[in-house]
Amino acid sequence: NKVEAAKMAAAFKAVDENLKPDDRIIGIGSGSTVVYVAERIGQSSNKDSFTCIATGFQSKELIISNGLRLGTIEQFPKVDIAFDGADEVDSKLNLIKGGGACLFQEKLVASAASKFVVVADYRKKSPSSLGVQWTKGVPIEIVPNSYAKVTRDLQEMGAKSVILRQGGSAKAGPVVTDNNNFLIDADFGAIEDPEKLHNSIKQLVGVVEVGLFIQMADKSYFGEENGEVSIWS
Ligand code: DER
Repeated sequence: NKVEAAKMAAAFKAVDENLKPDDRIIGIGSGSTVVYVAERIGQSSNKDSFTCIATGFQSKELIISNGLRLGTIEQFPKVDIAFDGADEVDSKLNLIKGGGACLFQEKLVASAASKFVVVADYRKKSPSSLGVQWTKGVPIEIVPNSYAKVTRDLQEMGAKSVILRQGGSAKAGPVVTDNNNFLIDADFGAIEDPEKLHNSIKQLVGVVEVGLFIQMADKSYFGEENGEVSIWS
C-alpha cells in the first residue's frame, strides 16, 4: 500500500545517501519505518563492518533478524549515525516521538550519535511547517509511582488531556516500557514553542524523558504518496 511504499522509499534512500563506508556504530530506532532501514543495511556488502545499537526490544529484534551485529550503548557510547522514525516532524526538524513507547532509548541513542537521520512517510510532516500549528499528544516516559503527581502537574501546565497509556488488548493495565516505566500521552494542542514545552515537562519530578526531540535531527526523509522522497534538513 501507499504508506508502506512511502516508508520503504524514505528508509532506503536515507540509508543509501547517509551510511558511509567508514561508519561503524549505527543506531537503529523503533517503529515500522526503521524496519526498512535495518533491511537496507542488512543488504549492504560490508554489513560485517557495522555494529548496531538497539533502542528497545523491537529494535534489537530488527538487528538480529537482519543478520547485523548487535552492540550495546554501554560498549559504544559514541554512535556514528542513528536512523529512527518519528510521529511528527516540523520545519525546524523538531520531532514528536514516542508513539511506539520507546522514546527513552531512542533519545539516548540519538543524543550519542554524530548524525541523526529521520525516516518517515508523508503523514508525519507537521502542518506547523505550513504555518498551521498542529500536533498529536506528547508521549512522556515516567517513573510508575509518579503518574498521579505528574498527571496533576501536566494538567496545571494546561494540558487538555493527560492519559496513562494502557496496554489495551495486548496487556491488562498500563503499557510498561522497555525500561520498566509508564507512559503518559499529554495533549497540549498546538505547540507554539516546542523547546519551552520540552524544558518545562522535563524538569517535573517523576519524568524520565519527553517525546519532544528539539534540534536533534540532522535530516528527515519523507516518502511521498507519489513515490517520490522529499528531504528536509
Ligand atoms: O515511537 C517512536 O518514536 C517511533 O519512532 C515511532 O513513532 C515511529 O513510528 P512509525 O515508523 O511506525 O510510523
